[in-house]
Amino acid sequence: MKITLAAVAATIMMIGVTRRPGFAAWQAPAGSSLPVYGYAVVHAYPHDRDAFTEGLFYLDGFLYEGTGLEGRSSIRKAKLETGEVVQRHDIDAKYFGEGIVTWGPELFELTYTTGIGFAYDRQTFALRRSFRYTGEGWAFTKDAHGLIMSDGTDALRFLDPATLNERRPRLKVTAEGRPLKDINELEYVRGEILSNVWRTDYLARINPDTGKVTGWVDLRGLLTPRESASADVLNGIAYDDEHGRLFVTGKLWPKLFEIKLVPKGR
Ligand SMILES: [Ca+2]
Repeated sequence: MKITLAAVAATIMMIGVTRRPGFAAWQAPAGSSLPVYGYAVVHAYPHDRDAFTEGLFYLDGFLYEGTGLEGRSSIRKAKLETGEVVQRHDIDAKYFGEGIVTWGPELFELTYTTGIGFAYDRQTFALRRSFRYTGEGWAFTKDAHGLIMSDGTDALRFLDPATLNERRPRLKVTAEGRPLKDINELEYVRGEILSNVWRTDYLARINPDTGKVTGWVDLRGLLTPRESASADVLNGIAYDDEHGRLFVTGKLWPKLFEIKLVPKGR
């Protein structure tokens, strides 16, 4: 089982509730006023179970995925329906690939601890330029104004896609006043940011103006226990804005799911 007690405990610690691990307790934490959403699976698609998913976005019928681990990192373009990888670029084995995002003709990729990012031609995956940043690189998404990056802390960075410099102050993310750390894969969805929280089966819904978490999405149970046995954590959110389709997957997961969020109450 990869839905571990440790992950549950981390989630409970994250929201500052002193309880013994327990799902029922988490769903109605003492003093919490944040709504919890569940999900309905609309469709399950194949996903490369060797893909250690660190970045994911949807564009024009394809999923673009950035994968991690030294020696196994790549950027890929895959067909949604079949999971077939139709284009792939492996990165140097010294880099651990992280989040990806596209802006204009470019596809940007972060690396975990090496402080370097890469900009590729999205059509050909040819390297166009590289850029530097401080700290760690975790995930990327974008809004109408530029790129949004997570770095493993409770802060989100906002980058100018032309210069890759930070274009506004970092945003501290809080859940009921407490810092939300380990913000991982991101997706900007119609005015809010959905974020994986590392080592949990929950998404945080983040208000991009205030940094406040407005709710949680409980994604436990997407994989069967058998599928979970060979999978790593939930990570990877993509959104098809044209058709309103939300996709989620995880590291080494055999499936990618289209889901709809369902209110569960508080
Ligand atoms: Ca994403």
